[in-house]
Amino acid sequence: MHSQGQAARVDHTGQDRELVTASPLANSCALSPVEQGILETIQRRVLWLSTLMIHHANYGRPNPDDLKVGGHQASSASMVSILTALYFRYLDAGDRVAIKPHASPAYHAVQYLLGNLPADYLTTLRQFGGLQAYPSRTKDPDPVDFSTGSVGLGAVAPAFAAVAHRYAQRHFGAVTSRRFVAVVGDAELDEGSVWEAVAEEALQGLGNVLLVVDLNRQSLDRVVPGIRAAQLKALFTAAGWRVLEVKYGRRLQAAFAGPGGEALRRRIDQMSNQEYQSLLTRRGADLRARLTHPDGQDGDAAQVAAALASTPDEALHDLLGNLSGHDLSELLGGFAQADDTTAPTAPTALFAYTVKGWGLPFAGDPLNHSMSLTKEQVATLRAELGIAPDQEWAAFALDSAEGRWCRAAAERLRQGHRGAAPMPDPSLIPSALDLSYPATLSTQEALGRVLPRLADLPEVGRRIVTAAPDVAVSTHLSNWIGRVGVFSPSAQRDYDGDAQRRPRWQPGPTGQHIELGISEMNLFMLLGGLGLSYELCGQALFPIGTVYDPFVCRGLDALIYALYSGARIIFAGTPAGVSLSPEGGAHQSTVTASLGIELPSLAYYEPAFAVEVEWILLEALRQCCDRVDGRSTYLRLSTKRVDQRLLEPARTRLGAAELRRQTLAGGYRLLEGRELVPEATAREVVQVATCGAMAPEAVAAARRLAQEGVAANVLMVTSPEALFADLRGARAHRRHNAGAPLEGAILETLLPPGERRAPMVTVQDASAHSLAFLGSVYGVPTVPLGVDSFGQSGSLDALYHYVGISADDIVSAAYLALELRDEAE
Ligand SMILES: Cc1ncc(C[n+]2csc(CCOP(=O)(O)OP(=O)(O)O)c2C)c(N)n1
Ligand SMILES: [Mg+2]
Repeated sequence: MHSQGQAARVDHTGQDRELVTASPLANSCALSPVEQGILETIQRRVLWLSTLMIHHANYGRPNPDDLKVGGHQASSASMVSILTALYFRYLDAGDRVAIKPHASPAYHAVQYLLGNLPADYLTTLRQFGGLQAYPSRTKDPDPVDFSTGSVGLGAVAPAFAAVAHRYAQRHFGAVTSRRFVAVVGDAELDEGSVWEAVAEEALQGLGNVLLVVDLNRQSLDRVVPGIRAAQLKALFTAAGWRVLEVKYGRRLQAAFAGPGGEALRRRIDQMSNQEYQSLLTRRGADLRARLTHPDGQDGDAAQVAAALASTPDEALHDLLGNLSGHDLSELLGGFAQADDTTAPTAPTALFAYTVKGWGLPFAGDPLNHSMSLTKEQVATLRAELGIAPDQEWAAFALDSAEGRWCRAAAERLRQGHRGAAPMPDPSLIPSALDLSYPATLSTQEALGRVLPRLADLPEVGRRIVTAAPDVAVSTHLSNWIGRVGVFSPSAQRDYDGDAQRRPRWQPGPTGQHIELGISEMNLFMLLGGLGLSYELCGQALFPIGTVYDPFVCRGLDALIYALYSGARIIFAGTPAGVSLSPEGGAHQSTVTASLGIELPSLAYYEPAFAVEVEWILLEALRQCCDRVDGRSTYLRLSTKRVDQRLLEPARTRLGAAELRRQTLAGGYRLLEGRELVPEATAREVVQVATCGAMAPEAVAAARRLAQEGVAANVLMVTSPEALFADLRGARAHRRHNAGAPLEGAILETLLPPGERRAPMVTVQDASAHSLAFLGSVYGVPTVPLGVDSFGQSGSLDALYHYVGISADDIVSAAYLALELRDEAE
């Protein structure tokens, strides 16, 4: 490694900072000349195949659209050395890796050479059903540990998975995972999500996490300004990470060791990224002059000139670009150092200095991100890399040294689910807990009551792990935490001794709650990591998170990432809507109901009553057990206390089992208008569809309407998402099956024949848009009520009137709906 034996270095802040300490382990991955030769041949093949894959996708196969297919030859080339060193030497069974999104072609080339990807796929990059543009756990045909694409998330997803690994190991002993590696572009570190994670206490001490930065000083549009690497390294160090680097290649190191070498090193170390990249585009005497005379100044010119004296003009460019992120031995030395067990246990960031477009004609060109080689350039590259024209797509011959090496590497890496603990049988989860609840209760309080009881579920209970971003107490997790304790990898010293502190809050390795700092990004990244623990670590975990509902949006990218990756998670957004009244506009969520409806792979419920919370949580756990068709679950809850007796007529009418079935299916009829107005004609019926905390207002409005002779049914929508899916599914079915019903099963129950022309009011403590679709089931006049402006502090009554969802508003909306129906006829 470049920094072997060197103790300290002055960084751009002028402070002595120990970047790397020499380690006896650094040479344990040392390569013999023969091994070096084999790996270099493999590396060249990875470069060739990834370049050709992109070339073929753009110019080789028919393109039905007038659109560029794309792919990133320069980004892939930047990483071929890192990937070669990782997969063909360093990585072992159980290691889980996130790949820089734009290196997807290089990754698939590696998988092909390892025998994990059939050759047919090489021509399918970015084709429907083929290799995905960016690595995808769920869609790519070869094994992908972490989906990537949204930069900055793959950078930290392995670290959160490592938290799940550590948790599962402490709780259950055996895990199938080992180390967690992220390979990221340097510009990915611009994303705040990276730094929220790096600074998070719950991620401290993860000695099996390695983040390799492909430091090519370029992003999409530009050369990354300044000497950013020094700043990034300092940030990692300050957060308790170990920082290593593989920077200068052996030729440059030799030049540094000769006469004038220190001045040359200083000159290169201290130049900005822009200057370095600009010099990379120059050659010969011009390059020498600019290197020796920065800004035309003399400075250390004599010494720099001396250091370069033995390098002829034509070799100068290669010398300047001799970075060790492309030197396999140097990289392996860096990886070995990350594993140094004598160093303090901490995650490691390894900065590998590379050239974007390495080995390609546009290497280092500031605009090379979306450049691609011409046909002629591809032909030249093929000749340079020694690939025969009829062997373009070939892997190595089985009996070649490279072929044997690839097979051995594949064998080492192959382990799959061996040793994984079985997924608990969902039939262990009962359909109800039969708890009794006080007469008035909020759904958030119900969550607080149900959770501790879930700990008793056989096999499932001990696999539940909760997490909250500093809102455990205010989202009613206290009783649960009191029951199961807070997790910490090792026992913590108790400074309060025998004082009044609740004993179970004292963190230790048996705790089942992970408390995070206030970062909703981290919450969803953690839930995502825990929610893939079965696949990645071989131990099922059932993660349940709580978050203030408006701040779901703050972690939305990570939530989407968890869902896209196929994680199974449960979370409660609570409290939601303006019903948290005095807390004011900054805490009032409106768009989250729509997110619940629209996000794929997510079931969304908004219950009103405690027993519904119980049923939904049990169903959510059952969904987590189903790794094929199961979905994650979002409960949008409230702190508003609701009279539980409002549910009794429906429970009596339907029976508990049917009420539960309808609750989980998406909704039930809470109140039958005709029970209040038996004499009402069909023209005097109106539907009031409502959700969650608005149930009391809907019932109050129905009772007032009954006094006027209007029969208002209160349709309790427990899941707007399920009802919309019911509608969508039924309509899709009807498109292909003439005469099939227009509504799905649950909608048919909610809106029985005979009432299908009745106008409708929808009311939710969320954007009015989210329930408005219900009117379209039978195309009836509909008045949607909801929260479409920012709220403010106030009493429930004042706020409901202010935003227009009070019982008064529902009554007047019902009359308007009836009027609209009359006008329409
Ligand atoms: C969240 C997000 N924002 C923007 C993009 C678009 N984008 C793709 S690559 C890229 C620059 C990546 O630079 P770097 O990580 O340094 O990778 P390199 O190609 O240089 O290896 C950007 C901005 C993205 N994929 N994700
Ligand atoms: Mg970059």
